[in-house]
Amino acid sequence: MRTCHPGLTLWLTGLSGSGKSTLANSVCEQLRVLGCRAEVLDGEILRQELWKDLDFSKSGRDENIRRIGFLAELLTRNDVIVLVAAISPYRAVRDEVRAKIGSFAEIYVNASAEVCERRDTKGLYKRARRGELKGLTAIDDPYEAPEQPEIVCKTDSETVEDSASRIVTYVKKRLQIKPATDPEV
Ligand code: ADX
Repeated sequence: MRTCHPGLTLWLTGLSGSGKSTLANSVCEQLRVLGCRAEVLDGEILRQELWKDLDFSKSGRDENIRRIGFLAELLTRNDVIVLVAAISPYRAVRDEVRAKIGSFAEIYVNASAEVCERRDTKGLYKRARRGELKGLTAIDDPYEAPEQPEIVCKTDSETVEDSASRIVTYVKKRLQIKPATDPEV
């Protein structure tokens, strides 16, 4: 049964390898089990599928965030809980999409650069160290950490389950989501 709730964008920002996509997908699944309408907008996937033209310069990244923000606003307006997973390294454009979307929470997926580099899930850090990849966030490109995020997930010291469960608890409280009840039972 569908749960009645307004829309909300949960914007997960953090370094490559911090666990944004894993966390976003886990929260999305749990919300769907509760009967919520939830969707993930993953920067990496949108870049591959919809806007291959954008590079990783500051203007390319800002444009990526504005486009994702545009989609997130449409979905949020239609009562969907949107989980955005994107490095989104620049504070100003994050604040810009926050203001546009309105129903918004910033989630800082905070694993140290050292831990992300050690994990190196996609081999990007190795390529950057070898000089084959320029402008990798935290290596030779900036990351402006959130100043007042609604939630911080220390994914280098807490499990995905713990982080995901804290986010789900926050959403339930903020949107006043009650367990779905089947009127026919
Ligand atoms: S953002 O900075 O514009 O928010 P986004 O999250 O959409 O980035 O995409 C990040 C993904 O693009 C990474 O997971 C990685 O696979 C790929 N990528 C390729 N080049 C870079 C780079 N220079 N810096 C960061 N990510 C890169």
